[in-house]
Amino acid sequence: MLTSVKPEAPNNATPSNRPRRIAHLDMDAFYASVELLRYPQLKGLPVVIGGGRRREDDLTARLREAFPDRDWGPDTLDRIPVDFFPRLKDYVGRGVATTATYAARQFGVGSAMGLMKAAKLCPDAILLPVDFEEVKRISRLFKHTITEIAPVMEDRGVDEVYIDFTEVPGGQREGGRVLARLIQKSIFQATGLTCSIGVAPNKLIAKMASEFNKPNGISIVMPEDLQSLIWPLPCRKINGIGPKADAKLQSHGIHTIGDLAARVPLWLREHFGRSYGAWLHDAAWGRDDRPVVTESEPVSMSRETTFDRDLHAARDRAELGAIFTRLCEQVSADLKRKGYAGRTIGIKITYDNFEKVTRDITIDEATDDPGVIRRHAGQCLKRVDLGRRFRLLGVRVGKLVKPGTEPLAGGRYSEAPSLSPRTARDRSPDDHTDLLFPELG
Ligand code: DCP
Ligand code: MG
Repeated sequence: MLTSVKPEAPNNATPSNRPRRIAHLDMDAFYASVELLRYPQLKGLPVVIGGGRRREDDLTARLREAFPDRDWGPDTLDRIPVDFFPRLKDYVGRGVATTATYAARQFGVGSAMGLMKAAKLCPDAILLPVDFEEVKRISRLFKHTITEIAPVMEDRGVDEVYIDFTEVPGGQREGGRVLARLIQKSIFQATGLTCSIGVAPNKLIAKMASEFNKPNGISIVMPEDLQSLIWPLPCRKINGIGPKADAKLQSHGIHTIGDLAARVPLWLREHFGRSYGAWLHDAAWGRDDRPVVTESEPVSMSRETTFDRDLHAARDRAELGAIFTRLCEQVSADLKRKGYAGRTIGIKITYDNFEKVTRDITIDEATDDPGVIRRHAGQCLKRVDLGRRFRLLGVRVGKLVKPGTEPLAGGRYSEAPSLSPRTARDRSPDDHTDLLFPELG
């Protein structure tokens, strides 16, 4: 669980009364395009990304052997002869394709397909592993390019974002096409990569629209285009209708979004439940008020778990101790992965009657160490009543800093009063922490 500071009010209201224009931008064949930057000689060829880790060293070794008089290194990757690259037909294993260039897609190869199966469709496709570090670097770069132009951007993953065009100068021109073109051009200049953009009245339609003209396309959907552009599409194109819901819709003869729009809301609620049924109706009619949420730095990171059955500190000591250690390790791993350390360590417990308590402690030096987190979280546990059964245990680290920078949003963490020195009152009459965490003494 990652808690972030989010805008208080949804920003779907447009103070200027301009109609909402929301863009969805998705990079084209992202992992594969990143590889083509390194190996431009592969442009236009079928390339599939998948398989194990990078084997560049093997490639370089083979090159040195074949062309001993040449100097092969990171600067000469663009001179590697195409024949030298591994081919899909030589692949043996159970790996899957993460993506494929558009040239490979013509053979029917695509994301999540087994590589052996892909090899049958396109044996001569070149097979390359993904370079996550480079993917992440380019991901940061293209997102930075966008926010320089249009600051209200929601990060939706490594290769896609939503952007609110509504109040951006020029964001309304030609329904957003002018700004979309500028963003495409700027991203290409910064990264050498192409992307596709859909601009629509809301996120739901923008997400569908960005696929209309892939690759390197722009699609503009206006409210009045709902019937002509959206209703003919299969229901699965709506982000939120998965394979199960789609199968059920199909069984009722609902194949397109138009079919869905034609059903009365009451019928949808009866068959799909109150909330999902109502959502289906709104989605089919192109209604979606969700704001574009700009992400800010996390204030804290936490992990919690609800037990299969209520546990008791003394009676379920081993089980609880293991769960507690794992939570601390998970929070530590989350912090490390995102590059944070924190100065406030806290715990949360929900008792069997759903009563919740939290305790935290502030330490002098920010940490991401699982052992340090566990030790302090253990001290926090000593300040709650462990004589009662509880159903949930959580561990949280707050007052986050990126090592080498200023504290982030300090002081926002505390959910409960920070109980600094332990008092007799904090210690429950039936203290089981020594059993649970004997090393605390
Ligand atoms: N990805 C993955 N596993 C999947 C699907 C995708 O690892 N099952 C990775 C590889 C993609 C990246 O995520 O390059 C982005 O996913 P997209 O669905 O946007 O696919 P692409 O960007 O590759 O192609 P498109 O041009 O269709 O957007
Ligand atoms: Mg993509």
